[in-house]
Formats: sequence, structure tokens, C-alpha cells
Amino acid sequence: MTAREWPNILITGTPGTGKTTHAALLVEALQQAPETSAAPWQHLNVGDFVKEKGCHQGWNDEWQSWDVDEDKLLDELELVQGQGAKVLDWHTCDIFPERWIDLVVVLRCDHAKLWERLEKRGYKLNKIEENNEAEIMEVVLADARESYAEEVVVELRSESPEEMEENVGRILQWVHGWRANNAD
Ligand code: DAT
Repeated sequence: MTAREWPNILITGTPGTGKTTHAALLVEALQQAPETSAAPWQHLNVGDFVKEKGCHQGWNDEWQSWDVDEDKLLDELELVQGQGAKVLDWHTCDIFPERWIDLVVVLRCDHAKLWERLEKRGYKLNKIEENNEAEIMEVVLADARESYAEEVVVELRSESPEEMEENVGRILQWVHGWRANNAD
């Protein structure tokens, strides 16, 4: 049990599985539903947050990403996560203290579909290959299961708009349940 009034939700998965799209739709749905609209829901794209707050040691040209300074990132996030009502969106799930996160959603996608999405995004071949392999090897799911209690981790498929809608509905229901169990 946490002292938070509202839960923090982490949406994770290999790049391209749909984290940012899900997080945006989820926050919109949470802001609109009468049961949850009172909370100050915020979508926290951790990749953007790293850039904005300078939580990195520079740009890695080979991998086309920032070399994240994890200590600085955790210090900055510590300041915002405590209030709850955050939807965090990041491909890494194992650096956060377990107590910060109430639900971990791991999005999954067929690797051929994922390849197409990353190609469309203009990723270099080495980055597409690395991510594709990570998805096949279930790297993020394994990390999530190692880092959080079994009942906190949920694996959801993200291969169609219908699945996305269904996923958002399921998470919304979960938030209702969390409130019912954690309200004063
Ligand atoms: P991520 O944040 O995991 O990198 P994204 O939300 O940016 O992924 O999505 C990558 C692309 O794939 C984007 O063009 C939207 C599309 N997409 C994601 N999930 C989808 C789904 N369930 N059905 C159809 N398209 C999806």
C-alpha cells in the first residue's frame, strides 16, 4: 500500500511497440472519465524528460540516442513521481525504485510489424536490428518481471488500433480498482 492518492503507471516495451501512443490516449481517457478526472494526470515521456532536464552525458551517434545519466534522472524524477497520477513512458523499466510504480504495462508487438514501424521512423539498420532482436528475446518483459512483483506486471499486445483501445480500457478499469482499494 502506498501513501499516494493516485497510482503511477509505467508503460514500457521495445521502441515502436506503442508506448507514447498508449500513454497519450490513456491520459486523455483518465482526464475524461468522471471517476478519475479529479487527478492531475500527466504523461511523462522519460526520453523527452532526459533531454529537457539534461540527464545525460551527451549524444551517442552510433545508437542515435542520449547516454542517460541514471543518477541524475532518478533525482529529477523523484521530485515529480511522489504526487502520483503519472503515466511514465520509457523503454527501460528496471531503473526505477519499485515503490514508485503501481502498474507496469509491457507492450508487445509482432517483430515483422515492429520492423516496419521502426523503418518508417527512419531508424538506422543497426538500431532496427537491435530492437527487433530485443523484442523477439522478450528483453523488456524479462526485465519487468525481474524488477517488480508478479501482480504489478501486465503484458499487452499492441498490434492494431482495436487492441490499443482495448488496452486503454483495461488500464482505466485497473485505475478504478486501485482507487477503490487505496481510497481513505
Ligand atoms: P513507442 O513509444 O513504443 O516507441 P509509438 O507509440 O511511437 O511507439 O508507436 C510507433 C508507431 O507505431 C506509431 O506510428 C504508432 C504505431 N502504433 C503503435 N501501436 C500501435 C497499434 N497498437 N496499432 C497500430 N499502430 C500502432
